[in-house]
Order: sequence, then C-alpha cells, then structure tokens
Amino acid sequence: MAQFQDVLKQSGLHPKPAGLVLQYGTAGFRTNAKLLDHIMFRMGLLATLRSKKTKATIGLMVTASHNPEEDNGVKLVDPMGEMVTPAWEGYATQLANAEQEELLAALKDVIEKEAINMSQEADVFVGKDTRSSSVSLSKAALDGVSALGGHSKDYGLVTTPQLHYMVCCQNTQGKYGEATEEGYYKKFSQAFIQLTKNASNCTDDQKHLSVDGANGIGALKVREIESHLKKELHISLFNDGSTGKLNHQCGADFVKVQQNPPTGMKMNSGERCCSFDGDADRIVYYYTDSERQFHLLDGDKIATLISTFLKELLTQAALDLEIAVVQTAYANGSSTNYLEDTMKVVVRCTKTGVKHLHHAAQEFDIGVYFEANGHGTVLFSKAAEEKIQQLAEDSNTNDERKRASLLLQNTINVINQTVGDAISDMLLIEAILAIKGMTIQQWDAIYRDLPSRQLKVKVSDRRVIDTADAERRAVSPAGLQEAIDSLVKKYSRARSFVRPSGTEDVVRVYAEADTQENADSLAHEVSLAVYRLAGGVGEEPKPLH
Ligand code: 16G
Ligand code: MG
Repeated sequence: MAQFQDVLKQSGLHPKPAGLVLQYGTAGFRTNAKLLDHIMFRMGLLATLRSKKTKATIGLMVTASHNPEEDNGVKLVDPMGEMVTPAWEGYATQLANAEQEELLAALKDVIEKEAINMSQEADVFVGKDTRSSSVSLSKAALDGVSALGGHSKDYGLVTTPQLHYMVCCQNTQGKYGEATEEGYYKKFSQAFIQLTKNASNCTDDQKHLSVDGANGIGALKVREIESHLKKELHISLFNDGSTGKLNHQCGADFVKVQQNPPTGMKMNSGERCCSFDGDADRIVYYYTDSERQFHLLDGDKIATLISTFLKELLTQAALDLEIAVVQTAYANGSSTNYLEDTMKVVVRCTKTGVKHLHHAAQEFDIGVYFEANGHGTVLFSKAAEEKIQQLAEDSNTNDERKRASLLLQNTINVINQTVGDAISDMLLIEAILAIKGMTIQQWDAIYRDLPSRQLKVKVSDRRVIDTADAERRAVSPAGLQEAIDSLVKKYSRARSFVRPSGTEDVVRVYAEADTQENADSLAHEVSLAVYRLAGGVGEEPKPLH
C-alpha cells in the first residue's frame, strides 16, 4: 500500500538507535531529548491510528514537564481530553521499541488488533513546550501524522492543559469552548470575573499574587491571560523564561520537593505566592511568615479548600449531590483525617498518576482530585451539571439558592475538567479566597500537616517491588511489608509505604510521623529495609541526621 511506502520512507529520516528500549511511563515517554526523534515520529503514527480508531481528534504534546531542560517527552491525549488507555500505552511501547526493520510489522499489528479502518480520516492536534528541542521533535511528530495521511493542526507553544482543552472542544463541537487559545482565555477569564463579582471589599493586597513560571510555557501563557482578567487579579510574574533556565531551582516540583521558595522570586513576608511546573499542569502555593519560615500549601491543601467551598455552595443551594475527594498514598495523613472526620466527605485513594485519580473521580457527582504534588482538577458528572443549571434557571427559587447555583455554574466554567491545569486551578483558588475573604494564612490553618519525608533507594531491578491497596502495601519481595509494619509501630501517628517510581529508576520511600525527626528516621529505616530486602545497589542509605 502506498501509505506504508510513505511510512517506510519517512521513518528512514527518523531512525531508531539500534537496541534502545524505552517505556511509555506514567505520563508518556520521557528521557534525554537526543534519544527521542524516532519516538516522536512513531507517536505521530500512533496518534493517527488512534484518531482513525476513535473517529475523533487526538492530541500529542511534546514536553517533559518538570524534568531538566535537556530532557523531553511526549504525552498522547484521548478524545475527551483524558490520557490514552492502558492498551494503547502498550502499543506505544511496542512501536517505540520496534527496530527499524520491524516498524511496519509493529504498525500492522496494531491496525489488525484494533481492526482499524485505514480509509477513515484522522486528525491530530500537536502542541509543544518551550524546550529548544521541542521545535524539531514536534516536527518529527507532524511527519509521523502525515506519513499515514492524517491531518494535523500545530498549535505551537501551548501548555499541556491547553492542548487537552483544544482536543475536548474539537470533539464536543465547541460545547466545551472554542478550540483556540483566545477561546481558552475567554472561557476561563470570564468565569473568573463572574465569580469575583461575589467578593465584597476586595483590597489590592487580596488581589495580588506572585507567580513563579518555572521559566517555562506557563509563564508565557499567564501573561496572555492576565490582560483578560480586568485587573481582578494583579500578577507579579517571576522566572518568566527571559533569563533563567527551565525548572532550574524553580517551579512546582522544586518547591514541593525542597520545601523551599524558588530562586529568582521576590517574596515579602505573608504574601501569597504560587509555582507552576514546566508544562503548567501542576501548581502549589506558599508564603513565608514574619520569622522567614516557609509554609507550603500543596495539592492536599488545594483539594481541601476547593471541596470546602463546593460543599458550602451545595448546602446553600440545597442540592443533594455527592462530593468526593480522590487522593494518592502521598496525601498527608492530616488532610485525609480532616476531610473524612471534620468535613465528612468521601475520600478515595488511588495509585499514583493522574489517569488513576481522574478515573476514580468520574464515579461521583462531583469528584475533586489532587495529588499532593499539585496536579489535579474537579470533575462534575453530566447529571450534576444539569441539576445545577436547572436550579440556576428556576425562577421560583429563593435568593440564597439562586446565588449558590450561579456560583456553582461559574465554578464549573472556571475549571478545566479535561486535566489538572495550573492556570485554571490558580483562577479557581484566587476566586475562592476572594469570595471567602480568606488570607493564605487562614487557608493554611484549616489543618496542620504531619511532618513527612520522601527518600529514594537505588535497587538493581525496581520491578521486584509489587504493591497492592493503592500502593499502600508491598506484596513483594517477601518480608518487606512486615518489616515496614514493625518499623511504623515504633512511632506515633506514623505511616510509611514504598513503591517503584514510574518515571525514574528508583524505589520511592514515604514516611510521616508526629515530628520531623521521627518522620526522617522512619524514612531512613524503611529505606534500609528496601535496600536489604529488594536488592539495593551502591552505598547503603545513611541516616539523615
Ligand atoms: C508523572 C505523573 C504524576 C505523578 C508522577 C509520579 C501525570 C500527568 N503525571 O509525572 O501524576 O505524580 O508521575 O512519578 O500523570 P513517580 O512515579 O516517579 O513517583
Ligand atoms: Mg507537568
């Protein structure tokens, strides 16, 4: 077939280094940019097949998120803006690792297994982050799409959540919004402005926010949306990419892991600040107090703020809708206790990785999902959206219910339901704080985090660790969970778990306890157990103090 001739010819221009093996990880392929040209071409092919299969537009985003500038990666986006399904992740790995002469056979295998009608039209939306390697890598992806006769639209520089939004808009024929950057800014900024009309006496201080753009794509895009916000939010932007290096000592991941402010940011004590990650799908907030002590408000605090706000509105609107919060094992124990015991909301725990949380959140009327690292959003079921809309349009309802239903409607519109979105989450958080007249200190005081520590252990093969119960228990190697259990018993309010990383060749260890010292020594002792029972390599883990 002529189609495959083109694939053959083009793939010769994007050859695979022989023997190189890469995995479609938790969120796509991610490694040094020099190794990715053939991967991009092949993902262009795969996105085209996925589009033919689903008869819908598929997204392909070139980014390595919070990784160093030298790395790059690719994420595929399914028709409603979700991540691709596990079966297709498998195909991605299969295509990526086929040696040059096996590529056609691997491609035909997917076509056969999925019974793809090759005469079906295909459309792929492509976006990229600000890495210098993204320019040629996105071209390779576009080559892949055209090699299989697919149509592509190159959105150029966009955040990951912007591309998810475009795909969803396109496949809902504009019901979710207009599939342009202007459409994105309009949709979210208008909802934000409507929400902030409910904030009385908002001072200039309350309207001010310092943003760390991680020297990445989020910085460019926050500048663009700011002009649509009608001065309801005053942003001081730092790490805007004009001088600093992407993600270098800045950005959401750095701030969360180091528990320190980013470099390059001017912070006055008590001032509200936030950091995006390199592709603007994560956000964390923070401030320093008058003693220069740093306070982090992570994804758990964000989920608590948002779910409290939504629960209050549901009560005011007298709407009987179930709200749930979805977390991972990394959620601070205090947040889970607060949500379950004080707020009385349903809490679910899933495996790490956005697709798992997203999936679990879809089971509820309103599902608020956040990873502690700041990746998350809120999903509203169709039925919930309809109930809210009916109430907002009902002329017989009282003022309080009406006001609450309108607020809920605008809250739905300010949220990017396709995926966690730093810009949209920021607007929602800013609106909630303004409406409640709440300072960042008051938000922080909702509950107090338990001290925690995360460590990494190098082992010869991290796959020897198998977990169950949403990664909270290790089922292999033998004896590891028993060892963890007996270590945890030595401390008060303690919890610990281990899991193989999906993005790095390490085992991650998490521990929390009543004091920082205890969390640190529990994390160290558990690291030692992993080292001894799961084939540690290199030096034995040393105590932290
Ligand atoms: C990826 C995931 C993130 C998760 C992280 C865990 C997405 C979009 N991103 O970055 O949600 O927290 O992996 O990394 O799903 P780890 O497996 O190395 O701990
Ligand atoms: Mg990211």
